[in-house]
Amino acid sequence: MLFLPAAHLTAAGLAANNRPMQRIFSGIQPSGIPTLGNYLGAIRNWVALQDDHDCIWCVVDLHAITQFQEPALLATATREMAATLIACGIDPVRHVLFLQSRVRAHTQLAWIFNCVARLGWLNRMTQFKDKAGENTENVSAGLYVYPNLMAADIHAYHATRVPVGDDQKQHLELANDIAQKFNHDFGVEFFPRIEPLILGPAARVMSLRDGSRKMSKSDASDQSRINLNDDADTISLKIRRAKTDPQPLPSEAEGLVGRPEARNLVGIYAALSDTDHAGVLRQFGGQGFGAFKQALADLVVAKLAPIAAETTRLLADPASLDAILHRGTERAAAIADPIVAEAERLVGFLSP
Ligand code: AQP
Repeated sequence: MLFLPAAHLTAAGLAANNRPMQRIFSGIQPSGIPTLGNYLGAIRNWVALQDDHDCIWCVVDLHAITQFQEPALLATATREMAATLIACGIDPVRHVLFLQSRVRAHTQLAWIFNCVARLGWLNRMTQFKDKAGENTENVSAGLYVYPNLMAADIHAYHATRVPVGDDQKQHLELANDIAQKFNHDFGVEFFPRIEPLILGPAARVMSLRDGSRKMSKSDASDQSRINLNDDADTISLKIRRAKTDPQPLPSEAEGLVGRPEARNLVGIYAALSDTDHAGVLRQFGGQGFGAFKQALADLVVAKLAPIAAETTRLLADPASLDAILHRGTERAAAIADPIVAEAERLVGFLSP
């Protein structure tokens, strides 16, 4: 069977130029409260893409359990993640928002991809090395094959575009290698090529405690990140305590070289005020961090307070939230099931 662009399956229809919308898939792990890094590097860009793409947004709970999650906390975090996405502007009516573990097609295709991907390919994945650290013998097998599941997430929908942070680029290359090998092994053009969309000026937001590490929702230190549900006082305190250096802010962007913590804070300000490093430094260059941190805290609070308020409102009505997710699951399965059934037929599985 030849690969057909996903137009025949679109949920959202035609783009403004009357051409079929490209299908986007992206996911986020419910491994904690989403951070400012998740927001600037992913969620905010997802919202913007909804106008001219057919979007499938997934809370990837299967990925989250590659590292142990307390069951009760996972359930709470999953609902909170879904509510936060909607509060940020993810539209579960025009597009599809659902929970990964509820659509069986993901694990069915992931198993096939486990058998297509080569060990040598997985051995090169730098994110596994980062997450496993010294402890490679003692991490879950799931963490190792995580990129195969991610490839299945995308290919189960014949999605062609995936907005991700730059740390995920290598996984998308692997997803393309898997698709190419599947197509080659079975003599078809079934899975399309995927194009990563690395968007936004703040593609990578770093920890507030260490400018060389990315801000992560599962970092042991809550002080390392801004959570999207932090209140104004907490945000101000975290930014006031954020690591910096003794120099004043430079007047030009080149002056941020070798100053990762300063660069990170300037990058956050730039992203939230839709400007660039140079624009921020025109305003704050030559000043110490005191005034800049105050302005940054005010800006972060102004942007995040409405999101936190809307998340709280949505979480107060869990039945409605669950109904939204249930409907999303049905719509996701309606797209993925026939694609994965065809992949299974190509592999040679009988469908009695
Ligand atoms: N610090 C970041 N800066 C920019 N983008 C980021 N993303 C994550 N952290 C940053 C992007 O958010 C999307 C969803 O990420 P994820 O939850 O699926 O996994 P992750 O990248 O591992 O995110 P975390 O917050 O670091 O989670 P944990 O702590 O559980 O590992 C992705 O597009 C990611 O690039």
